[in-house]
Amino acid sequence: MKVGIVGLTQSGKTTLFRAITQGKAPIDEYGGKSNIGVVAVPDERMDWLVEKNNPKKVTPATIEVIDSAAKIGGDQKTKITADLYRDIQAVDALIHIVRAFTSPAGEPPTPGKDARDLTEELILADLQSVETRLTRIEKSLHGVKQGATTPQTMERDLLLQIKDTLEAGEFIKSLSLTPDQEKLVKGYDFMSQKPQIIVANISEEEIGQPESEAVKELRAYCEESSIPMLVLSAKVEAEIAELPEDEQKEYLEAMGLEKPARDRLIAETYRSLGLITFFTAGEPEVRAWSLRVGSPVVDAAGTIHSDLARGFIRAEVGHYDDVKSAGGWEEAKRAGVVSLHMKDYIVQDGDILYIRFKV
Ligand SMILES: Nc1nc2c(ncn2[C@@H]2O[C@H](COP(=O)(O)OP(=O)(O)OP(=O)(O)O)[C@@H](O)[C@H]2O)c(=O)[nH]1
Ligand SMILES: [Mg+2]
Repeated sequence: MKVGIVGLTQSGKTTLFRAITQGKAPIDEYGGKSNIGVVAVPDERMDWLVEKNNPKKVTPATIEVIDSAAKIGGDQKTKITADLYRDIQAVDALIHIVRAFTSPAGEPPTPGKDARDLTEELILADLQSVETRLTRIEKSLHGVKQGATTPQTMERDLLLQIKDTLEAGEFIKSLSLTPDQEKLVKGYDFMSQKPQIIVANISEEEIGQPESEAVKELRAYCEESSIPMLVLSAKVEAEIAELPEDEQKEYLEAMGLEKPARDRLIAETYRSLGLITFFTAGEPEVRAWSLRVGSPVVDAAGTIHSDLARGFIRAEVGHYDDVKSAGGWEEAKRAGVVSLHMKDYIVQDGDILYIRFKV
């Protein structure tokens, strides 16, 4: 799973990237290069599984995060399109960061406007790619009889419909599409149609204070657009991320924070992507895996290894909560809370799986 950080220039993208990845990406560089990092999805359930299995290896679920190098707004006045598309078009979701602190140059924040501006850029970028495709299709239609219906004319009609929708500032998901059309739309990878989380980037002084007018304005925008919003100070979070673990706790307490916002942000991203976690646990390895909500167990098996899907026989499934209350896997089996399932069983968040297979 990939997540792209987007935002107007100087909104705190790279600072947030550092906070999330606990890495050391340089800030204030205009090198035009994106940062890419892999982050572990925090999951407290892993602790018990590790304690119980004493494995040789522990592998958490991960998300790939990309800090886009696109410069949008500010003095640059560069438009999003080319840059942003190249860097982050293939992401599954966007973390959209908005400046809610006074800029180093003394400019007061205008987060509601900034969020709308960026959204508009995303839509414009999508419109541009719709137009490019339309031009290409029109060309291929030369010689096709007027009024004839071909896959190309069907795609053209769909693109025209999408164009109207985007121009009206609406979401493509408001269109009712056939499964074939949905597939086409998915292939277009529209930026404005990706699941999104908005981060209000506040100054360190505002932590624990009542919400500023600026943040309230952004909240109103998020509510009317049904986008989840988180409030944090990227700068403080990045400072926390750089400390050794034992000092992190002290620092958090001193700042009046309970947990790093990074945990909340990753959890929220996971939710917006519609992901759940299942586990495999044994002596060689305890591992957490991500899976789309609503997936059958044969897909979970395939996530682990294609052989497990191909040669799938049955899955032994016990939910983490039940296995933990029973005191362990064998105990859970005796208590009757581990069951055997066929391919089509829908995996639940927290399921522990043992796949029986033969290839
Ligand atoms: N006060 C305050 N300043 C911040 C915060 N987050 C970022 N900044 C400052 O804002 C400036 C821009 O931060 P960056 O993280 O480089 O922003 P960016 O969006 O990556 O910028 P570009 O990549 O140049 O578009 C830096 O001077 C940061 O120190 C914050 O939470 N509080
Ligand atoms: Mg940056």
